[in-house]
Amino acid sequence: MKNRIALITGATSGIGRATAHKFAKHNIDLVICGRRLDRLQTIKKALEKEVNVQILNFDVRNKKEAISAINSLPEAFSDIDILINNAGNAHGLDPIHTGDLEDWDAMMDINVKGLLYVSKAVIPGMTARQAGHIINIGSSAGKEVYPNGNVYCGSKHAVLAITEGMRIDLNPFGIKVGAINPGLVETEFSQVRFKGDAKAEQVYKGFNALQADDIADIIYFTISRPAHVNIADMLIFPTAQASSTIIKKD
Ligand code: NDP
Ligand code: 8X3
Repeated sequence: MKNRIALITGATSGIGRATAHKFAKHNIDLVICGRRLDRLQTIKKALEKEVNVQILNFDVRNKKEAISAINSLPEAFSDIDILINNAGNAHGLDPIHTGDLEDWDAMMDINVKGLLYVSKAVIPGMTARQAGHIINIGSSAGKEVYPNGNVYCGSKHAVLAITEGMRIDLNPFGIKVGAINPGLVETEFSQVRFKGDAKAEQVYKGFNALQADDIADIIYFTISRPAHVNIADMLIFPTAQASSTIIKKD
């Protein structure tokens, strides 16, 4: 039987990279996306022992690049069965009155508009085949707003609204759509948010944070349910976390 094909954005790090490894173990062919080409090449090299792997090197902020990269996929990879819209980050953690415009642009352009551009390129194949599964990586920040989270939380609330909209509009085509919403996961996320500042190291100290593999397991669980089961929305916290701001630390 032909392997399913998954396109994963943000596959160079954290949750996306762990998901690529998990899918490869389960014989899912991969289209791995990201801006850091060297990392994509290393991951491809490791995973192509198990499955077929295609690299797409583009910035999701660039509408033309994103759409033309996906439209240029060779035939063997062009029928995307599973789309994991994962690329995204927080940029900064500032009160609304001192927030940085560049950070705001980055979060809205990557987390929201980038997800839309990629989806725009992938969905027509799914509607034509009347099949497919889209998972958007939201966040606990899409369910509650925390101090100084303002625009990042806004971007993730938007991801959840868009997820619902996609599920409604794609319902006639039999396409599954859902969101996976993690709490604190120890990835490069905080290094990006704090732009390399040592503060990033403190974020996951003193408790057992989720690891990228924990979320990859859940993403694989979600895409391996029977055809009639769609996991529409899931919130996952580390045991030590009760909400965005309540974390039991040692
Ligand atoms: P990482 O920083 O480890 O990974 C982010 C990924 O997104 C990288 O592969 C990066 O690739 C990609 N990316 C970022 N900007 C762009 C861009 N402009 N164009 C293309 N790709 C881009 O963080 P995580 O793995 O933690 O984050 C993955 C997702 O999970 C994000 O949507 C994040 O918001 C969400 N999330 C994370 C949580 C956490 O606590 N870590 C909790 C809840 C949700 P490259 O730089 O090579 O382009
Ligand atoms: C990432 C989790 O709490 O840092 O979305 O916003 S948080």
